[in-house]
Amino acid sequence: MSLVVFPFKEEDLAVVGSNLANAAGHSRIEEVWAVSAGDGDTMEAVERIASEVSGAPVRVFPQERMGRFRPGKGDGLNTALRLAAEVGFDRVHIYDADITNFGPDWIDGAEETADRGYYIVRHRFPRAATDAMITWMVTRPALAISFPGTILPRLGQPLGGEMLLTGEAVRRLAADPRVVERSDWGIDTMLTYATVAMGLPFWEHHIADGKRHALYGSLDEIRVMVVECLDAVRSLRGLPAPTTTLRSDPPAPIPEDLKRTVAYDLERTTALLTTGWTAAEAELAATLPMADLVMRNRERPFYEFLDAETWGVMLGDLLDRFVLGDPVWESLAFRLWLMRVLAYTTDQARLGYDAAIAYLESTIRYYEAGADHHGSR
Ligand code: GDX
Ligand code: MG
Repeated sequence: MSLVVFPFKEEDLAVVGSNLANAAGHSRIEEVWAVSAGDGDTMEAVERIASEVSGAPVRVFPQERMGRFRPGKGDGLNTALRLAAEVGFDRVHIYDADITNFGPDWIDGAEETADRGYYIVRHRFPRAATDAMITWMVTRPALAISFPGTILPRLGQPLGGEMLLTGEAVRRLAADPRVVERSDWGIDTMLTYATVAMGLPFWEHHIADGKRHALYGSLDEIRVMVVECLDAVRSLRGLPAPTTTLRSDPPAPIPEDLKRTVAYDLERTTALLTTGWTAAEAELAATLPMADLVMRNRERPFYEFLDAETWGVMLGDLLDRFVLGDPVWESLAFRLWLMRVLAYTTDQARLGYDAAIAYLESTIRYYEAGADHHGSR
Protein backbone atom coordinates (compact mmCIF):
# COMPACT_ATOMS: atom_id res chain seq x y z
CA MET A 1 0.00 0.00 0.00
CA SER A 2 0.98 3.59 -0.52
CA LEU A 3 1.73 6.66 1.58
CA VAL A 4 1.30 10.27 0.45
CA VAL A 5 3.60 12.94 1.94
CA PHE A 6 2.95 16.68 1.79
CA PRO A 7 5.70 18.97 3.18
CA PHE A 8 4.19 22.33 4.17
CA LYS A 9 5.21 25.66 5.66
CA GLU A 10 2.75 28.55 5.23
CA GLU A 11 0.09 27.69 2.68
CA ASP A 12 -3.56 28.51 1.98
CA LEU A 13 -5.40 26.22 4.38
CA ALA A 14 -8.28 25.57 1.98
CA VAL A 15 -5.79 24.31 -0.64
CA VAL A 16 -3.95 22.13 1.87
CA GLY A 17 -7.26 20.74 3.16
CA SER A 18 -8.46 19.86 -0.30
CA ASN A 19 -5.15 18.15 -1.12
CA LEU A 20 -5.21 16.10 2.09
CA ALA A 21 -8.78 15.06 1.35
CA ASN A 22 -7.98 14.07 -2.23
CA ALA A 23 -5.08 11.93 -1.10
CA ALA A 24 -6.90 10.35 1.87
CA GLY A 25 -9.92 9.57 -0.29
CA HIS A 26 -7.92 7.60 -2.87
CA SER A 27 -8.43 3.83 -2.74
CA ARG A 28 -4.69 3.09 -3.14
CA ILE A 29 -3.67 5.27 -0.21
CA GLU A 30 -3.17 3.78 3.22
CA GLU A 31 -1.88 6.87 5.03
CA VAL A 32 -1.29 10.58 4.45
CA TRP A 33 1.44 12.57 6.21
CA ALA A 34 1.59 16.35 6.36
CA VAL A 35 5.08 17.29 7.53
CA SER A 36 5.20 20.78 8.98
CA ALA A 37 8.12 23.25 8.97
CA GLY A 38 7.37 24.05 12.62
CA ASP A 39 5.03 23.15 15.45
CA GLY A 40 3.21 26.51 15.74
CA ASP A 41 -0.19 27.88 14.73
CA THR A 42 -0.04 26.73 11.10
CA MET A 43 0.52 23.15 12.14
CA GLU A 44 -2.36 23.35 14.60
CA ALA A 45 -4.65 24.74 11.90
CA VAL A 46 -3.67 21.92 9.52
CA GLU A 47 -4.26 19.38 12.32
CA ARG A 48 -7.81 20.71 12.74
CA ILE A 49 -8.46 20.38 9.01
CA ALA A 50 -6.91 16.92 8.90
CA SER A 51 -9.20 15.69 11.68
CA GLU A 52 -12.20 16.38 9.44
CA VAL A 53 -10.87 14.49 6.41
CA SER A 54 -12.43 11.11 5.71
CA GLY A 55 -10.70 8.06 4.25
CA ALA A 56 -7.14 7.04 5.08
CA PRO A 57 -5.69 8.41 8.35
CA VAL A 58 -3.94 11.78 8.03
CA ARG A 59 -1.04 12.43 10.41
CA VAL A 60 0.30 15.93 10.90
CA PHE A 61 3.71 16.33 12.56
CA PRO A 62 6.69 18.69 12.61
CA GLN A 63 9.90 17.96 10.72
CA GLU A 64 12.98 16.92 12.64
CA ARG A 65 16.43 18.42 12.31
CA MET A 66 18.06 16.02 9.89
CA GLY A 67 20.58 17.92 7.78
CA ARG A 68 23.44 20.39 8.00
CA PHE A 69 22.16 23.19 5.76
CA ARG A 70 19.39 25.73 6.55
CA PRO A 71 16.45 23.88 8.13
CA GLY A 72 13.88 23.90 5.31
CA LYS A 73 11.94 21.69 2.93
CA GLY A 74 14.78 19.16 2.91
CA ASP A 75 14.40 18.44 6.62
CA GLY A 76 10.68 17.95 5.98
CA LEU A 77 11.21 15.43 3.20
CA ASN A 78 14.06 13.64 4.94
CA THR A 79 12.00 13.27 8.11
CA ALA A 80 9.27 11.62 6.03
CA LEU A 81 11.69 9.41 4.08
CA ARG A 82 13.31 8.08 7.25
CA LEU A 83 9.99 7.29 8.91
CA ALA A 84 8.56 5.78 5.72
CA ALA A 85 11.62 3.53 5.38
CA GLU A 86 11.13 2.38 8.99
CA VAL A 87 7.44 1.59 8.48
CA GLY A 88 8.18 -0.10 5.16
CA PHE A 89 5.56 1.33 2.78
CA ASP A 90 5.55 -0.24 -0.70
CA ARG A 91 5.25 3.15 -2.35
CA VAL A 92 5.62 6.77 -1.23
CA HIS A 93 4.15 9.72 -3.12
CA ILE A 94 5.44 13.25 -2.46
CA TYR A 95 3.51 16.38 -3.45
CA ASP A 96 3.87 20.09 -2.71
CA ALA A 97 1.00 21.18 -0.43
CA ASP A 98 0.16 24.33 -2.46
CA ILE A 99 -0.95 22.68 -5.72
CA THR A 100 -4.41 23.99 -6.59
CA ASN A 101 -5.17 21.43 -9.29
CA PHE A 102 -4.06 18.36 -7.33
CA GLY A 103 -6.50 15.49 -7.67
CA PRO A 104 -6.80 11.69 -7.82
CA ASP A 105 -5.45 11.72 -11.38
CA TRP A 106 -1.94 12.60 -10.08
CA ILE A 107 -2.00 9.54 -7.82
CA ASP A 108 -3.56 7.32 -10.52
CA GLY A 109 -0.92 8.32 -13.07
CA ALA A 110 1.95 7.53 -10.72
CA GLU A 111 0.44 4.30 -9.37
CA GLU A 112 -0.36 2.93 -12.82
CA THR A 113 3.18 3.66 -13.99
CA ALA A 114 4.60 1.92 -10.90
CA ASP A 115 2.32 -1.04 -11.64
CA ARG A 116 4.13 -1.33 -14.98
CA GLY A 117 7.43 -1.87 -13.14
CA TYR A 118 8.83 1.64 -12.72
CA TYR A 119 10.53 2.26 -9.37
CA ILE A 120 10.65 6.03 -9.68
CA VAL A 121 7.92 8.09 -11.30
CA ARG A 122 8.43 11.83 -11.58
CA HIS A 123 5.58 14.08 -12.59
CA ARG A 124 6.46 16.58 -15.29
CA PHE A 125 4.22 19.39 -16.40
CA PRO A 126 4.19 22.44 -18.66
CA ARG A 127 4.92 25.77 -16.96
CA ALA A 128 4.57 29.37 -18.11
CA ALA A 129 7.46 30.56 -20.28
CA THR A 130 8.67 32.94 -17.56
CA ASP A 131 8.16 30.46 -14.69
CA ALA A 132 10.74 27.83 -13.67
CA MET A 133 13.61 30.28 -14.02
CA ILE A 134 15.80 28.39 -11.55
CA THR A 135 15.22 25.19 -13.47
CA TRP A 136 15.96 26.79 -16.86
CA MET A 137 18.83 29.09 -15.90
CA VAL A 138 20.62 27.19 -13.13
CA THR A 139 19.74 23.54 -12.68
CA ARG A 140 19.33 22.25 -16.21
CA PRO A 141 22.30 24.22 -17.63
CA ALA A 142 24.53 23.11 -14.76
CA LEU A 143 23.44 19.49 -15.18
CA ALA A 144 24.12 19.85 -18.92
CA ILE A 145 27.64 21.14 -18.22
CA SER A 146 28.39 18.49 -15.58
CA PHE A 147 26.52 15.46 -16.99
CA PRO A 148 26.21 15.87 -20.77
CA GLY A 149 24.59 13.01 -22.62
CA THR A 150 22.82 11.67 -19.52
CA ILE A 151 19.16 12.05 -18.64
CA LEU A 152 19.91 14.59 -15.88
CA PRO A 153 19.76 17.74 -18.06
CA ARG A 154 16.80 16.35 -19.99
CA LEU A 155 14.39 15.87 -17.12
CA GLY A 156 11.46 18.27 -17.38
CA GLN A 157 11.30 19.22 -13.71
CA PRO A 158 14.55 18.39 -11.94
CA LEU A 159 13.40 20.61 -9.06
CA GLY A 160 9.82 19.41 -9.02
CA GLY A 161 8.57 18.07 -5.72
CA GLU A 162 6.03 15.65 -7.18
CA MET A 163 6.99 12.00 -7.47
CA LEU A 164 6.38 8.39 -6.52
CA LEU A 165 9.17 6.30 -4.99
CA THR A 166 8.98 2.58 -4.39
CA GLY A 167 10.03 1.21 -0.99
CA GLU A 168 13.41 0.16 -2.39
CA ALA A 169 14.12 3.72 -3.55
CA VAL A 170 12.92 5.18 -0.23
CA ARG A 171 15.24 2.92 1.75
CA ARG A 172 18.22 3.89 -0.39
CA LEU A 173 17.44 7.61 -0.14
CA ALA A 174 17.01 7.43 3.64
CA ALA A 175 20.50 5.91 3.83
CA ASP A 176 22.16 8.36 1.42
CA PRO A 177 24.22 10.92 3.39
CA ARG A 178 24.21 13.43 0.50
CA VAL A 179 20.40 13.43 0.53
CA VAL A 180 19.97 13.44 4.30
CA GLU A 181 22.32 16.38 4.87
CA ARG A 182 20.48 18.58 2.34
CA SER A 183 17.90 20.21 4.62
CA ASP A 184 17.29 23.29 2.45
CA TRP A 185 15.88 23.94 -1.07
CA GLY A 186 18.78 21.88 -2.43
CA ILE A 187 16.88 18.71 -1.53
CA ASP A 188 15.09 18.49 -4.89
CA THR A 189 18.39 18.51 -6.79
CA MET A 190 19.87 15.84 -4.53
CA LEU A 191 16.79 13.64 -4.83
CA THR A 192 16.92 13.98 -8.60
CA TYR A 193 20.58 12.99 -8.82
CA ALA A 194 20.22 10.18 -6.29
CA THR A 195 17.12 8.64 -7.88
CA VAL A 196 18.64 8.78 -11.36
CA ALA A 197 21.97 7.39 -10.12
CA MET A 198 20.24 4.36 -8.55
CA GLY A 199 19.80 2.95 -12.03
CA LEU A 200 16.28 1.75 -11.21
CA PRO A 201 13.55 1.89 -13.89
CA PHE A 202 12.54 5.55 -14.17
CA TRP A 203 9.54 7.25 -15.79
CA GLU A 204 8.36 10.82 -16.25
CA HIS A 205 4.60 11.05 -16.02
CA HIS A 206 3.07 14.00 -17.88
CA ILE A 207 0.44 16.19 -16.23
CA ALA A 208 -1.04 17.94 -19.26
CA ASP A 209 -2.91 20.58 -17.26
CA GLY A 210 0.30 21.83 -15.64
CA LYS A 211 1.01 22.30 -11.95
CA ARG A 212 -1.05 25.21 -10.67
CA HIS A 213 0.40 26.68 -7.49
CA ALA A 214 1.35 29.94 -5.78
CA LEU A 215 3.41 32.12 -8.18
CA TYR A 216 5.73 34.97 -7.23
CA GLY A 217 5.64 38.76 -7.23
CA SER A 218 9.17 40.07 -7.39
CA LEU A 219 11.78 37.37 -7.94
CA ASP A 220 13.30 38.55 -4.65
CA GLU A 221 10.91 36.05 -3.05
CA ILE A 222 13.01 33.16 -4.35
CA ARG A 223 16.45 34.60 -3.58
CA VAL A 224 17.21 31.88 -1.03
CA MET A 225 15.98 29.16 -3.39
CA VAL A 226 18.27 30.43 -6.17
CA VAL A 227 21.46 30.29 -4.12
CA GLU A 228 20.62 26.98 -2.41
CA CYS A 229 19.74 25.30 -5.72
CA LEU A 230 22.97 26.68 -7.23
CA ASP A 231 24.99 25.24 -4.36
CA ALA A 232 23.24 21.87 -4.59
CA VAL A 233 23.91 21.42 -8.30
CA ARG A 234 27.49 22.62 -7.78
CA SER A 235 27.94 19.94 -5.12
CA LEU A 236 27.19 17.21 -7.68
CA ARG A 237 30.24 17.95 -9.82
CA GLY A 238 32.63 15.05 -10.05
CA LEU A 239 30.03 12.45 -9.09
CA PRO A 240 29.59 9.50 -11.47
CA ALA A 241 27.49 10.13 -14.59
CA PRO A 242 24.36 7.97 -14.41
CA THR A 243 23.37 5.61 -17.21
CA THR A 244 19.63 5.36 -16.52
CA THR A 245 17.38 5.62 -19.58
CA LEU A 246 14.68 8.29 -19.72
CA ARG A 247 11.17 7.08 -20.48
CA SER A 248 8.31 9.56 -20.54
CA ASP A 249 4.71 10.00 -21.58
CA PRO A 250 4.35 11.65 -24.98
CA PRO A 251 3.90 15.44 -25.05
CA ALA A 252 0.38 16.87 -24.92
CA PRO A 253 -1.17 20.19 -25.98
CA ILE A 254 -0.33 23.10 -23.67
CA PRO A 255 -3.27 24.80 -21.89
CA GLU A 256 -3.94 28.20 -23.50
CA ASP A 257 -4.07 30.12 -20.22
CA LEU A 258 -0.59 28.82 -19.26
CA LYS A 259 0.77 30.21 -22.52
CA ARG A 260 -0.41 33.67 -21.49
CA THR A 261 0.70 33.57 -17.84
CA VAL A 262 3.38 36.06 -16.80
CA ALA A 263 5.06 34.42 -13.85
CA TYR A 264 6.66 37.41 -12.11
CA ASP A 265 6.62 41.21 -11.85
CA LEU A 266 9.13 42.61 -14.37
CA GLU A 267 9.35 46.13 -12.99
CA ARG A 268 9.94 45.17 -9.36
CA THR A 269 12.44 42.53 -10.44
CA THR A 270 14.42 44.94 -12.66
CA ALA A 271 14.75 47.34 -9.73
CA LEU A 272 16.69 44.66 -7.84
CA LEU A 273 19.65 44.91 -10.22
CA THR A 274 20.80 48.27 -8.93
CA THR A 275 19.93 48.03 -5.23
CA GLY A 276 22.12 46.90 -2.35
CA TRP A 277 25.57 46.94 -3.99
CA THR A 278 28.33 46.99 -1.37
CA ALA A 279 32.02 47.72 -1.86
CA ALA A 280 32.73 44.04 -1.20
CA GLU A 281 30.29 42.94 -3.91
CA ALA A 282 31.80 45.35 -6.44
CA GLU A 283 35.25 44.00 -5.60
CA LEU A 284 34.08 40.45 -6.18
CA ALA A 285 32.21 41.41 -9.37
CA ALA A 286 35.49 42.84 -10.71
CA THR A 287 36.87 39.27 -10.79
CA LEU A 288 34.06 37.92 -12.99
CA PRO A 289 34.13 37.32 -16.72
CA MET A 290 32.75 40.49 -18.41
CA ALA A 291 33.16 42.33 -15.13
CA ASP A 292 32.76 45.81 -16.63
CA LEU A 293 29.36 44.92 -18.10
CA VAL A 294 28.15 43.37 -14.84
CA MET A 295 29.26 46.39 -12.86
CA ARG A 296 27.27 48.81 -14.99
CA ASN A 297 24.34 47.62 -12.88
CA ARG A 298 25.60 49.74 -10.03
CA GLU A 299 24.26 52.74 -11.98
CA ARG A 300 21.39 51.37 -14.07
CA PRO A 301 19.89 48.01 -15.06
CA PHE A 302 22.01 46.43 -17.80
CA TYR A 303 21.53 42.82 -18.77
CA GLU A 304 21.08 42.43 -22.57
CA PHE A 305 24.59 41.03 -22.93
CA LEU A 306 23.79 37.94 -20.87
CA ASP A 307 22.69 35.63 -23.71
CA ALA A 308 22.91 31.83 -23.51
CA GLU A 309 26.55 31.74 -24.57
CA THR A 310 27.72 34.41 -22.13
CA TRP A 311 25.66 32.83 -19.36
CA GLY A 312 27.40 29.50 -19.99
CA VAL A 313 30.73 31.17 -19.19
CA MET A 314 29.31 32.97 -16.15
CA LEU A 315 27.59 29.87 -14.79
CA GLY A 316 30.79 27.89 -15.28
CA ASP A 317 32.58 30.47 -13.15
CA LEU A 318 29.86 30.29 -10.48
CA LEU A 319 30.12 26.49 -10.43
CA ASP A 320 33.84 26.89 -9.81
CA ARG A 321 33.77 29.62 -7.21
CA PHE A 322 30.36 30.26 -5.61
CA VAL A 323 30.29 29.98 -1.79
CA LEU A 324 26.93 29.35 -0.10
CA GLY A 325 26.67 31.23 3.19
CA ASP A 326 28.97 34.05 2.04
CA PRO A 327 26.61 37.05 1.77
CA VAL A 328 28.76 38.74 -0.88
CA TRP A 329 28.73 35.70 -3.16
CA GLU A 330 25.03 35.11 -2.52
CA SER A 331 24.13 38.67 -3.46
CA LEU A 332 26.27 38.61 -6.59
CA ALA A 333 25.11 35.18 -7.78
CA PHE A 334 21.48 36.18 -7.31
CA ARG A 335 22.07 39.42 -9.22
CA LEU A 336 23.72 37.57 -12.11
CA TRP A 337 20.82 35.12 -12.27
CA LEU A 338 18.38 38.07 -12.34
CA MET A 339 20.29 39.57 -15.27
CA ARG A 340 20.08 36.31 -17.20
CA VAL A 341 16.36 35.91 -16.43
CA LEU A 342 15.66 39.49 -17.53
CA ALA A 343 17.73 39.11 -20.71
CA TYR A 344 15.60 36.11 -21.67
CA THR A 345 12.30 37.62 -20.53
CA THR A 346 12.75 40.79 -22.57
CA ASP A 347 13.97 38.93 -25.66
CA GLN A 348 12.97 35.32 -26.45
CA ALA A 349 10.09 35.14 -23.98
CA ARG A 350 8.40 37.89 -26.00
CA LEU A 351 8.23 35.61 -29.06
CA GLY A 352 5.35 33.62 -27.59
CA TYR A 353 5.17 30.42 -25.61
CA ASP A 354 6.20 27.85 -28.22
CA ALA A 355 9.18 29.81 -29.53
CA ALA A 356 10.31 30.67 -26.01
CA ILE A 357 10.26 27.06 -24.80
CA ALA A 358 11.94 25.84 -28.01
CA TYR A 359 14.68 28.42 -27.41
CA LEU A 360 15.15 27.33 -23.78
CA GLU A 361 15.39 23.68 -24.84
CA SER A 362 17.98 24.63 -27.46
CA THR A 363 20.11 26.32 -24.78
CA ILE A 364 20.27 23.05 -22.82
CA ARG A 365 21.46 21.16 -25.91
CA TYR A 366 24.00 23.91 -26.51
CA TYR A 367 25.41 23.56 -22.97
CA GLU A 368 25.59 19.78 -23.36
CA ALA A 369 27.49 20.12 -26.64
CA GLY A 370 29.85 22.72 -25.17
CA ALA A 371 30.87 20.39 -22.42
CA ASP A 372 31.77 17.78 -25.06
CA HIS A 373 34.02 20.23 -26.87
CA HIS A 374 35.73 21.80 -23.90
CA GLY A 375 35.87 18.89 -21.46
CA SER A 376 33.32 18.51 -18.70
CA ARG A 377 33.56 20.45 -15.46
N1 GDX B 1 8.11 20.85 5.92
C1 GDX B 1 8.48 21.93 5.24
N2 GDX B 1 9.51 22.68 5.73
N3 GDX B 1 7.87 22.25 4.08
C2 GDX B 1 8.28 23.34 3.42
C3 GDX B 1 9.30 24.18 3.89
C4 GDX B 1 9.94 23.83 5.13
O1 GDX B 1 10.83 24.51 5.63
N4 GDX B 1 9.47 25.19 3.01
C5 GDX B 1 8.57 24.99 2.02
N5 GDX B 1 7.86 23.88 2.27
C6 GDX B 1 6.81 23.30 1.46
C7 GDX B 1 5.78 24.28 0.96
O2 GDX B 1 4.75 24.54 1.89
C8 GDX B 1 5.28 23.56 -0.29
O3 GDX B 1 4.35 22.57 0.03
C9 GDX B 1 6.57 22.89 -0.82
O4 GDX B 1 7.44 22.78 0.29
C10 GDX B 1 7.22 23.69 -1.93
O5 GDX B 1 7.35 25.02 -1.51
P1 GDX B 1 6.85 26.24 -2.41
O6 GDX B 1 7.02 27.46 -1.59
O7 GDX B 1 5.53 25.94 -3.00
O8 GDX B 1 7.97 26.19 -3.48
P2 GDX B 1 7.84 26.59 -5.00
O9 GDX B 1 8.21 28.00 -5.09
O10 GDX B 1 6.58 26.15 -5.58
O11 GDX B 1 9.02 25.71 -5.55
C11 GDX B 1 8.81 24.38 -5.90
O12 GDX B 1 9.26 24.24 -7.18
C12 GDX B 1 10.59 24.63 -7.31
C13 GDX B 1 10.90 24.57 -8.78
O13 GDX B 1 10.54 23.57 -9.44
O14 GDX B 1 11.44 25.56 -9.31
C14 GDX B 1 9.54 23.52 -4.87
O15 GDX B 1 9.25 22.14 -5.04
C15 GDX B 1 10.97 23.79 -4.97
O16 GDX B 1 11.69 22.87 -4.16
C16 GDX B 1 11.44 23.74 -6.41
O17 GDX B 1 12.74 24.16 -6.46
MG1 MG C 1 4.70 26.16 -4.95
